[in-house]
Amino acid sequence: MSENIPLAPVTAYVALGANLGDAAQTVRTAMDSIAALPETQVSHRSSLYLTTPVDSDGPDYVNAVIEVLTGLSAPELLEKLQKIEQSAGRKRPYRNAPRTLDLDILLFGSEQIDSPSLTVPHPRMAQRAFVLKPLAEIAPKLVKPAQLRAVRDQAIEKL
Ligand code: A4P
Ligand code: MG
Repeated sequence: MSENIPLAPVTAYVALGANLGDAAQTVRTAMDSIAALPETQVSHRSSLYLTTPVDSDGPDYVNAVIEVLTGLSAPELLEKLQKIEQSAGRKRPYRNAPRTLDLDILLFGSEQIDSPSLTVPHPRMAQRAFVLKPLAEIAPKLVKPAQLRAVRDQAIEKL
């Protein structure tokens, strides 16, 4: 088989979160940076949501989810997302620390990945309104009503 035949793009979902600095602007700029990645286009952008920190501290978060079509592999996409986090000034003083920008891969096609650096589907996505609500906005079939009911006590509002 030729190695030059490109693979069909994969539909993936990326969660964006920020709670330091101008969080809304950082999230919008990150969406544009992801759209500019090679072999990648952003097919849907959720609204931006203001959310109370979950297992974290500091100011309220701005969260959103995007759908991307990408020819990158999941590890390649992760590496590029981490570069975008770094260029937004991301520091990692401790787990769940307030952050200028967090980019997590929620789903990558139907792939199940469990490597030291990457777990997909994201293991905590079903417990979090700040993921499920924006995901349901752009991909309603991926979120069950019972999942939304289970997180209804978590404060979240559209910006
Ligand atoms: N990693 C493994 N799987 C993935 C994946 N699917 N996507 C690894 C992205 N990265 C993945 O992440 C640590 C390591 O996870 C990475 O090096 C990568 O190899 P990190 O971003 O450096 O650290 P973190 O953010 O402290 O951990 P994590 O796991 O991203 O935290 P969570 O569980 O995502 O929680 N509350 C509100 N309201 N809004 C938020 O956005 N975010 C968190 C972070 C907590 N509370 C929040 C929010
Ligand atoms: Mg993260």
